Amino acid sequence: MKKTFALITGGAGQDGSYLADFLIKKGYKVVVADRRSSRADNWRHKFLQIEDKLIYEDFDLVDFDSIFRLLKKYNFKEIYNLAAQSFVKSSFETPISTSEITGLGALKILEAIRIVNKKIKFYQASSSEMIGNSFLKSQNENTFFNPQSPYAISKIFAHYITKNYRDSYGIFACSGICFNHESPLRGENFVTRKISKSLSEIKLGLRKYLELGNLDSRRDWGYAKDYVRAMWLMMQIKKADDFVIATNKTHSIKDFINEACKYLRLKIKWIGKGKYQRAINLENNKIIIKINPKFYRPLEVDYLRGNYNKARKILKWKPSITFKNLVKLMVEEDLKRLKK
Ligand code: G4F
Repeated sequence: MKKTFALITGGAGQDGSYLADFLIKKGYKVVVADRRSSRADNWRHKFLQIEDKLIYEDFDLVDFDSIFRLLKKYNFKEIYNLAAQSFVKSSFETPISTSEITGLGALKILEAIRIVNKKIKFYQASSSEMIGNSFLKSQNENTFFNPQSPYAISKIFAHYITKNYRDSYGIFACSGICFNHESPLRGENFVTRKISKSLSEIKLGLRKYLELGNLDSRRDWGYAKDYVRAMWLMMQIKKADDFVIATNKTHSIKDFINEACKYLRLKIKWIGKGKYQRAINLENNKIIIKINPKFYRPLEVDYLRGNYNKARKILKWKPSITFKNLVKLMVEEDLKRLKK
């Protein structure tokens, strides 16, 4: 039987790993392409027990040749471009390399598709960061972009060049405007995982306190496993299009902390406001959460809440778990790992 090949750039990350697992179960031959350094010990692939089912390729989104060669080597049916410098705060420190990887990288793949085989389908990981600060209570595919970081601006370039290649060359090129999505496979630098892991450590007596930045921003947090299903669904419809993937709910960083504490049975009390907020552990009156200004960004996205109506109608997609269960899932897994 003829094999169906899919390429995932950024396959070592949270989404790349869940997507690889999903595609393997659908019968695809999955090629994951990353910079060798991002792959480290492949802990996510080991966790999902897919390491021996994947084809690993070294590649660099900055290097057009490495992309071109990869597309010549395999007869890909679908390419999922998940590779990026995806940490918003770092993009203020490394704006040029962020633009080269996160922005221009997408164009390099599209250009390779145009030259090698225009029938290859392309998925671009767009982001709610592109929407940035909006005055709308709920944001959809038509919401005006008001980006707040070099990362978001690079994603907008990638988003529009995807649309441009779709309109100009008839390439099946679509974008998922994914709002924040989390899981036990999330990197420890992102706020949800930082909270779930650090509070679990505090609960087990392995850490004294946790330092964070802005606790008042709000995010629409979904479950990463649901979001990779949406990516695949987008590639199966007749006409390529762009879709918001979200939960239509919004919570603050503080809400996430409170929910995690509830699950861990850590009784806390908040005192102070803004940069002076801190949380006291009521069992011993010690501070367990405090603010460190170094975790603040030069510019912040204050509020995100996505309207996924279009995805619900056309892709028949909807999120499978609640915010509360997402927090539980993450804390539960961190506790389990720490106890090991
Ligand atoms: O977890 P975060 O770093 O995620 P952010 O910036 O919203 O971006 C994530 O989601 C985007 C989709 O909307 C993706 F495109 C992007 O690649 C990434 O996956 O920060 C969330 C919020 C921010 O408001 C931040 O200021 O948490 C606040 N925060 C407060 N203290 C912190 C911290 N963020 C981090 N990373 N670390 C802190 O100590």
